[in-house]
Parts: sequence; structure tokens; C-alpha cells
Amino acid sequence: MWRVKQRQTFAYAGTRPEAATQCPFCSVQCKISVEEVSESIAGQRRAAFSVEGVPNAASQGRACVKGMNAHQHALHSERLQHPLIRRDGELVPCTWDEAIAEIAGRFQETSALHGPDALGVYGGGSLTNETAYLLGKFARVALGTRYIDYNGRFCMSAAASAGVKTFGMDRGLTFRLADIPLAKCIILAGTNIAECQPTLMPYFNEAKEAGAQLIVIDPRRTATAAAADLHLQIRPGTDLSLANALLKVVMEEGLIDEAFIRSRTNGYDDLLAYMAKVDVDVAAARCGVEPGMIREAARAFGMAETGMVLTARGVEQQTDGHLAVRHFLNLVLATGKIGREGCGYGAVTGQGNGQGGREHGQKADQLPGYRSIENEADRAYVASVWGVEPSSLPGKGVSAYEMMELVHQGVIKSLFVMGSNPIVSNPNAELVAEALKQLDFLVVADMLMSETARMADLVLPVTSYMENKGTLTNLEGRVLLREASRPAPGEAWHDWDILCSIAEALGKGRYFRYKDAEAIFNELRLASKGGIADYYGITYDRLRREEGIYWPCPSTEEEGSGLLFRDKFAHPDGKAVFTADQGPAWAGVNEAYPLILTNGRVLYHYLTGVQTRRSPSLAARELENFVELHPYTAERYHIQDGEWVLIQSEFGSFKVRSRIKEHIREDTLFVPMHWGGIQNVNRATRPELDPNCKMPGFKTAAVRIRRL
Ligand SMILES: Nc1nc2c(c(=O)[nH]1)N[C@H]1C(S)=C(S)[C@@H](COP(=O)(O)OP(=O)(O)OC[C@H]3O[C@@H](n4cnc5c(=O)[nH]c(N)nc54)[C@H](O)[C@@H]3O)O[C@H]1N2
Ligand SMILES: Nc1nc2c(c(=O)[nH]1)N[C@H]1C(S)=C(S)[C@@H](COP(=O)(O)OP(=O)(O)OC[C@H]3O[C@@H](n4cnc5c(=O)[nH]c(N)nc54)[C@H](O)[C@@H]3O)O[C@H]1N2
Ligand code: SF4
Ligand SMILES: [Mo]
Repeated sequence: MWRVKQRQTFAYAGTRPEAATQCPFCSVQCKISVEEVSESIAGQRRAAFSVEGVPNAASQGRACVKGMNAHQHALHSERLQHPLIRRDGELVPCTWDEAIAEIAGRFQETSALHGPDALGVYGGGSLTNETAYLLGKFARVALGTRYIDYNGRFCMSAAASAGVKTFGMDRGLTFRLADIPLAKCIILAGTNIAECQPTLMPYFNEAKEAGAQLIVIDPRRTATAAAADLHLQIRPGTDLSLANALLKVVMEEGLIDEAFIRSRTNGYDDLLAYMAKVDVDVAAARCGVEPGMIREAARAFGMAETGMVLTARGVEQQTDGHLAVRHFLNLVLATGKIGREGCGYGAVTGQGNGQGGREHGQKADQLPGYRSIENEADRAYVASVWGVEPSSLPGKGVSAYEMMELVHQGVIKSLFVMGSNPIVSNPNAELVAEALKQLDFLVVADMLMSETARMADLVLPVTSYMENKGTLTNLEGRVLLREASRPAPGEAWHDWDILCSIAEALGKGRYFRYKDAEAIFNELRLASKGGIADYYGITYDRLRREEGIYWPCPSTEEEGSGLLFRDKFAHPDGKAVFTADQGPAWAGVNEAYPLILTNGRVLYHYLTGVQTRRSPSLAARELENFVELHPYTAERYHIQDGEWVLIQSEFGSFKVRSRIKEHIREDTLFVPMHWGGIQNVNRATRPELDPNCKMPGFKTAAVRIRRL
């Protein structure tokens, strides 16, 4: 039998211990304190909460509006408190014993009838390192399935694969946040820091005050673009061409760093041959940007003594996202702007543990520490840590959206979802909804009733950021320990406890016995030892004493590396690699679907909105979804401000309210991703994936619009 859970015990740290935590949302992982105070309203005393930023090296004591209100969803009356099982079509409460027995029984049945690959596991980048690591082990050891992937596929895969190919290593920022003010020119491409990592803006403002030029590449004049010296208002989907044009100007004006290219890179001759065919004016026309502005931006970057390029989902969520990033990296390498203070490349990580979540085995082809599931030595090493035969580990599976296709085809029959809301966040959401309906058995572990949980056969209540201790790795590659500060509500369990209990019920308990999160972390340290993302030298004790530790950190005596690639890159020969490949660019709009639909985020909501839509202070600021469109576009389609409109693509349609704004391109519509159901923008996004990394082309779809 599996263990019956006891009430939580939770450790305190710091001087005002009961309050110390970390914001559950974005990749900055601001340290905050959430303190229960009581207040008196109309003579009635009731609990209220006081939230403050806590000083630390990354967020420097800042917190944004989401972090300040995150406790509202965590303390919401809709928090799931008991397991729920579907009986006669309804989700009704059941005991944990029933829930675990049901999962184990159904999984065993499916596996016996159709083989273990009929089981799928789908994880997320909000999970702690401990849970993400254990989920990978759970899929391979407890279930024996090859099919595991996670929502970070939609987030980090293009930049991650570009980092691996170019540098031999993928870590969000190759520099420290503290290096940003030392840069004299900063290119922010497809990243809206002001709304998506708001507490980082002061770093860029400090750089500007010290004389840096800020160049923003975005189809919209975002709050980030408003802070720029130069805003290149690009046509969506054409970043690769823009990166080429910038490099062409740098080359024409003799601003490349020959010594750096000679001593530290490979592939420059091929790049030269490729660049000979690039024409700045042709590229500019394709991007819809004035050639003069491209030249000005290129000169600013090429002539600056130090400089950085940061990209995020605007560049990356494209079917040529991997190569678009690599062409920006060509620019970084050709100008020698990496491996020293004030220089480098940054893929601005998204989710709270977007970085750590991608390092320890949630990905279809990956084992802990960035090891490869297809490499014999890697398999043997991890199998030895896990105490299993290397031959028992399955091979690689498929990417997140491809898993949904396999569900649709009936290949995957049971799905276990932990920390994601795939019905809203996958592209081509209508197909995904159809697929999930066809499953024999769907289990969702969540703290709230998400759109996906609503479809499940079994819903498992989990602890939130305030209740679940664990480590998360922020966008800099800095590992941080988040202590638990409140007891679990009702019967909610930690994610990792759930995995251990199911494993126990499946007869694999001996591989999954841990006293606490720290014990899992200690196994993770060992499993990652000698890998690229080496966490071996990081311990809970050190994390409590120090302000977070950068990986790679191979020994407990060493500090981690903040600034990467000072003397060499991570490829075996120590060199970085240029690319001269051209991506499968998007086909573009057509007569039937004449507008470009792009999408993304607003300040007040987070991802599919399951959490932030339940926070009264946040929901009050943006209640429903909308489309941003240019006044001329609105006029052309006879749309007034605030009207309901229908947006249709070849793949599906959704309905939102119009918001007329001059700050967007005339050929482009922008819709946030934070709402589900009929307002879900992903009902109209397309299924095509980047062949290099399987990132969907979220940011470009051909659509038409009409008023309702
Ligand atoms: N408030 C808030 N913050 C968040 C999140 C959230 O949901 N809400 N999510 C977190 C997560 S998981 C992530 S991944 C990050 C995402 O952070 P970002 O990538 O910065 O966010 P997005 O809004 O998706 O896209 C950024 C910008 O890309 C632009 N864009 C669209 N198409 C193109 C294009 O073709 N080229 C270029 N150059 N730009 C384009 C959009 O106009 C948008 O302003 O944010 C994290 N932080
Ligand atoms: N059109 C379009 N689609 C996109 C994007 C886009 O820019 N445009 N962005 C993509 C990106 S970058 C991302 S990251 C994905 C995100 O897409 P999703 O993975 O769907 O993201 P969330 O909305 O954060 O869903 C997380 C769910 O997990 C729950 N949860 C939170 N913390 C925990 C935890 O610790 N344990 C468990 N078990 N559950 C938890 C939350 O309540 C929520 O229901 O969306 C992608 N989809
Ligand atoms: S959402 Fe991001 S920037 Fe805002 S408080 Fe949370 S971690 Fe910090
Ligand atoms: Mo993301």
C-alpha cells in the first residue's frame, strides 16, 4: 500500500519566517513576503494579507502587480481541496486512496492492453526542479513510457536548441542581470520586458542612464518599445531577415571583430557566402521596416563597445524560430559581443521555472542535467543513479503538440497532466479539444479547476507556491530555494508526493521513496553531476546561506558561473558555430485570410489565466479578451472600438472585443492568450511546427476579421 498522507510540516527560514516565499509567476522569481494580518471592516475582523518585495540579487526587492496579488488565487475559495472523480458524468469528491488506486488500475490496464507507450505524461515549467525531475523519472521508470513532454516546448524550445547548436549549451542568459547596465547597446527582439518581466526594467533604465542605446523590435509599440531609442516595427514572422540585414550593414561598415571570429568561432566562411546574397533593401521591404532605421540600428550595435541581444517569444514562436535566433546569434558572434562584461545573448525565459524545468528530464528526448536519452553513456549514467537497467529506459518520445496529435489518432489513450492547461495553450486548440475528449482516461493535477481539469476523469488537488517547498531556476540560471510558508489547504498534496504514491501503487515504490523535497533534490544533484546543467555543488544549506547559485556548479566548494563563455564555448573544441541555414518561413497571408494574427501577453494576466483570472485585483484590470487593431484596419472592416468581432483562420475561430490602437501595424492583429473557451486565440493558430525544435508557429496566423 502507498502511504497515507499526514498534515504538512513546513520549515521556516529568515527573520520573518512565516512570510518568505517567491512569486509563482514569471522567470524573474522575485522574492516576496506574504504576511497574514488581520483588519477590521465594518466592525468585523477578518484576515488580510500584506505583500512586500524582499531584497535579493535578482529582483532587488521589487515585485510587480501580479506578484503582489498572487496570494489571491492561492487563497481563493475555489482552490481544489479534495480529489475529484468522474461518476455518471459528474466530478465528485473521492478519497486519495480511491484516486491513487483508480490511476494505478487504469494505467496498468491500458499498459497491459496497448503497451506502456499508450500512456502519456504532460508537465509544465511552473513545477519545481524536484517535481520536474521526478516527473521525468516517473514516466520512464514507473510507467515505462517514451511519451513525456511539457509546456516549455511552446516556450523555450527555439532558443534552447539555438543555444545548444551555437554555443554547445543552453542557459537563458549568458550573463548576469547585474551586467545589463554595462551594455552600451541593447537589442530587445520580440520581448516585452515591461509587461512580462516588469521588475527587470530598472536594469535597462540604468543602462540607458549610463548612455546605452535601446533598440526594440516588435510589431507593436509596447511599453518596452516606448522606452526605446529606436523601435523597428517589424512585420510578424520576418525576424530572420531583419537579423540578416543588421549583420549585412555591420559587415559593410567593417564593424565585425575579426580576431574574435578567428579564435573563437567556426563556420564563418559559409556565413560569408550566405551573406553575399543578402540585400538590405530587399530584407527591409520584407520586414516592413525603413532601411534607414535598420542601418542606424546596425551601426549603433556594431560601433558600441559592449552590447547584448535578448530575444523572447516574438522571435521564437515561429516555424523558423530556431534559425531566427541563430541569425541573431550570428550578429552577436560576428561583433565579438559575448563572454565579457556588458555583453552576451539572453533568451528571456518565461515561466517561474522555465529554466530549471527544461534541464532535468521533462522533455521527450532528455534525461537530467541536459543529458540525452539517445546517448548510451548518458542512459547508463542516469540508470545507475536510478538503480535500473539502462535497457529498461524507453527511447525518445515526441513534442507536446505532437503528443496531442497522437492522442487524436488514438495512439496515446491515457494522459497524466501536471502543471499545464493544454486545451487552452496548444496551437490549433479545436483539434486538441477533440483529442482530449477521445481519451480513455485523463488525470489532471492542478490547484484550480482549469479548462483541462474540467474535462478530466480524475482531478488531483495540489499545493501552491506558498505551501510547496522546492527549488526554481530563474532566467539567469540562478537556482533559488523557495520555502513553504503555509500549510496545505484541505487535502491538497505536493506534486511530488502524488508521483511517489502512484509509483508505489504501481509496484515501483522502491525507486520513489523520499523523505522530503530536499531528498529529491539531492538525487537530482547526483543525476545532473557531470552533465551540462550540473547542479551537484548546489545544496539546500548553501541556497539558504547564499542568494541563489548559478549552474553549472560542479562542486560544493565552487561558486556557480554567472557570466558564461569568457574563454571558451561549451562545444568540445571550445568554439561557437555560425549558421548559414535558412528557415522554412511562414507562407504569409492570402486573399481569403488577409491579416496577420499575432498574440502574447498583458501585464495583469498570466498564461492561460487560470490563476490570474481568479485574482479579483488582477481580473478587475482586464476582464475579458480583446483584439488590438489599427484605426485604419478598423475602418476598412467597419469595426468600432469595443465591438464584438469574429476572427477566423483556416483552422478555427474565436470571438473577442475590439480595441482600436494606433500603436500596432496596419497589417497585424494582436490578441492576448489569457482566456479560454470561445475567447481562446489558439482556436485560430496553426498546427505547423519548427522542424528543428517543434516549436509551434504561434505568432503568425493568416486570419480575417468581421464585426458580430
Ligand atoms: N504579464 C505576464 N508576464 C509573463 C507571462 C504572462 O502570461 N503574463 N508569461 C511568462 C511566460 S511563460 C513567457 S514565455 C514570457 C513571454 O514573454 P514575451 O515573449 O516578452 O511575451 P509575448 O507577449 O508573448 O511576446 C513578446 C512580444 O512579441 C511581439 N511579437 C509578436 N510577433 C512578433 C514577431 O513576429 N516578431 C517580433 N520581433 N515580435 C513579435 C508581441 O507584440 C509582444 O509584444 O512572459 C512571462 N511573463
Ligand atoms: N497563442 C499562444 N499560445 C501560447 C503562447 C503564446 O504566446 N501564444 N505561449 C506559450 C507559452 S510560452 C507557454 S509557457 C504555455 C503555457 O501554457 P500552460 O501550460 O497551459 O500554462 P498555465 O496557464 O500556466 O497552466 C498551468 C496550469 O498549472 C497550474 N499550476 C500552477 N502551478 C502549479 C504547480 O505547482 N503544480 C501543478 N500541478 N499545477 C500548477 C495552474 O493552475 C494552471 O492551471 O502557453 C503557450 N501557448
Ligand atoms: S510576475 Fe515576475 S516580475 Fe512580477 S512579481 Fe512575479 S516574478 Fe516578479
Ligand atoms: Mo512561456
